[in-house]
Amino acid sequence: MLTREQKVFYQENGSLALEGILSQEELKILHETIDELVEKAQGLETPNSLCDFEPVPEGGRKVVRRIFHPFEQAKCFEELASHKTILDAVEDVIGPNIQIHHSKLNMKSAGVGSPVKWHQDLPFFPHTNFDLVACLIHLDDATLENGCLRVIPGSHKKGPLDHRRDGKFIGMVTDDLKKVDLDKAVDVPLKAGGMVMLHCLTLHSSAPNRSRSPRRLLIYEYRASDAIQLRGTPNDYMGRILRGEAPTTVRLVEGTFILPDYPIGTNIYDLQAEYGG
Ligand SMILES: O=C(O)CCC(=O)C(=O)O
Repeated sequence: MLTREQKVFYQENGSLALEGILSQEELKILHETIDELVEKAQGLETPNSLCDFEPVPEGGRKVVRRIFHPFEQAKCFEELASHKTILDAVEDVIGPNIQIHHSKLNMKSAGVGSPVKWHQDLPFFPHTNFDLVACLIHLDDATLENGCLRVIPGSHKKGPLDHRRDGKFIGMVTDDLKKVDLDKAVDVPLKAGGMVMLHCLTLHSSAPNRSRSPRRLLIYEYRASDAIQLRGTPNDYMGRILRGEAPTTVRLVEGTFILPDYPIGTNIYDLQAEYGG
């Protein structure tokens, strides 16, 4: 459960870093499972349903960039999505009826891990309200050197920003970046086992990993059950209730939302690289 101060911090800043959510034993199981999945990936070509790869191999091996849908890839990831400490914190920010929206594992491997440019999450999958939160579970120590998360505190209050160039959704904020003071960006280094809670409208990014240490982030996006998706890539577990009750009503916030036009399944790295330059 979050303290009153932590809840206020999240509401004001749109993010909150929490230390020590996972134990060393829990981390060990996740690390071992990832090692197995990475080994399995060596035999796969792209596209495949397990993962994608960094553009350039290293030492004759493919480097996994992202494991898609870890929730479906191994039991330990599915179980972790319902970890009591995590769901208690999620409940404190989006209410008691909680669904999983999607999951992913960003590997950001030592030396070659790709950057992620400034974006908000919600424009990829607009919903009828803004009660979605990403929990970014740190599987390694995240530092300035290996590309820890960066956020713009308070940017969630700007509402959904435009992520299009020449009318096409490109997975990063374009003209609307001038509405934001980038000098206010804050790095969020965190030890393995910690977790960052990120409001779906908080602007965030991360630098490439030029260090010798990996920076793996396991991400679960949760939503309040009465937030209904308007556009975005579907998945088989989206909408599974992890706590509370099924929705009997839909909640709408006022506004005009851009419907992203990216082809179903396109990931953020490819969108940003292809169009963002
Ligand atoms: O891996 C990161 O540093 C950021 C991840 C992110 O923002 C995303 O995958 O949408």
